[in-house]
Amino acid sequence: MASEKEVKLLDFGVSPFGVRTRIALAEKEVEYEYKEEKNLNLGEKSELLLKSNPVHKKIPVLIHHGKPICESLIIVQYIDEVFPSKTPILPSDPYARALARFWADFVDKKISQYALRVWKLKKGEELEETKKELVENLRTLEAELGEKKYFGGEDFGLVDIAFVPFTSWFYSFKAFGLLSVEDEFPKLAAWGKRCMERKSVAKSLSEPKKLYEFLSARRKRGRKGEKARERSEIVVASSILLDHRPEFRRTTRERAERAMAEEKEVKLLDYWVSPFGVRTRIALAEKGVEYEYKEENLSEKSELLLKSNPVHKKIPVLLHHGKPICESLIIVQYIDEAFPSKTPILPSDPYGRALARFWADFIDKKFYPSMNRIGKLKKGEEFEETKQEIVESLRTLEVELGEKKYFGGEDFGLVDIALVPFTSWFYSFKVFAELSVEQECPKLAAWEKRCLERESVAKSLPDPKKVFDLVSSRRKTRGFE
Ligand SMILES: N[C@@H](CCC(=O)N[C@@H](CS)C(=O)NCC(=O)O)C(=O)O
Repeated sequence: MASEKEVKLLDFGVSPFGVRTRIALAEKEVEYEYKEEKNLNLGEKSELLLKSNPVHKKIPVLIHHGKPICESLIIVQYIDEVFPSKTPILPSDPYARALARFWADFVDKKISQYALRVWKLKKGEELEETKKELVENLRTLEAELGEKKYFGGEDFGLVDIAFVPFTSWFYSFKAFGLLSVEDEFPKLAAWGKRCMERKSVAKSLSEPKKLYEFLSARRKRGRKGEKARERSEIVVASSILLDHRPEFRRTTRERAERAMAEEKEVKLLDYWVSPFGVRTRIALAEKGVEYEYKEENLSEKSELLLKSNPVHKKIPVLLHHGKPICESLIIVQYIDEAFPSKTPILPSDPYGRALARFWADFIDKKFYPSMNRIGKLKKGEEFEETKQEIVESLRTLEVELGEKKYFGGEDFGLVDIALVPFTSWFYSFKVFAELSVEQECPKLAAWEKRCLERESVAKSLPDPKKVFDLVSSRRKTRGFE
């Protein structure tokens, strides 16, 4: 190992996620060994990749002193934390950090999945829907950018790094007759040009024409190895429906300022049974923060919720001095940073922080979607498949937990907070899905009991029987039981 470079990047040239990590390393002037996963598009993966990212088996992976870090946004934050001397990527103020994380997450949830899919679709309804989503979300992002130089203001940062790799794709979108970003989103196009003036971006981004050749070849080759819905041949030239939603013309900061006149310092918009809401309640309790709890009726959302989270319109929202913070994992990290004096939620070591973020993200990306789906399924093949997915995710988590007291070791932290709210649903799994977490994952069941010994958890979790009543009534309404 001694002869190996300290920093190694497993990557694939055209990957926008890989580009993010290359930009971050260039911003920090970190030297590293670049290792191309040459045959990734053919589904071939190196031993090193499989060993370094056994969970997702995806690039990019950053290997620092032999330790792997996965998931591009987590890697970028890690790079920022371990190489702090050069230009910071995240701002120092906790609220600005939460905003940066929110918009970077928005790029992942609302832009990348559509951008990476739209060019693969055949002409038809699915293409039109995907394109419409992409356009709406680009409009939201453009409104957030407004007249600023970069997303964070004067300084190039996390959101720029998250989104700028996709600008290489704009040329192809136009060439395929899908969308002209220059015409539809002049501010985003101008911002893209400003970013390209930075050496870190210019040298990391894929050359648009080369990317176009790569994508064209993929479209011609067809869907070898791809899912049936990801069709290859398309020609679309229809104009894109524009929907002007005025709330997006204001920036998040302006919205926050207008809300400044709030009475209580900390307010939580929540819904009793929401596992995401429970996360924020646990974090606030761990920090001993007093707050005003406001229960939302999700079928008739309050003005305050719609104004505070115009993008997703979801609870939980934390309002601190009137400023809204959205997305539970971002809120929990914000609480940790804004109230640092009490028990820390994230470890102080950057690698420990990256691991905590990785597993919390795993819960949201892998475990929650199956858990959410199963409640909406009739018993049958798909139900059984989904149940199997839940078991697999829980087993992966159980292996990660191992013999530790909590996911992070001796200290209760982010991953525990991310997962423990779902334990209130385990009783329902047992009754309606015949899935016993105690039997399948005894270590997780024991961990759940340990967590419940903490007052912060015990007082925040909803009663499993009440959760069950809700699940049953929803299943009855759907005609499943
Ligand atoms: N990723 C979000 C998920 C939040 C979420 O899904 N909230 C649900 C309640 S559990 C909601 O507000 N649903 C209302 C809706 O989608 O209209 C987070 O972590 O906060």
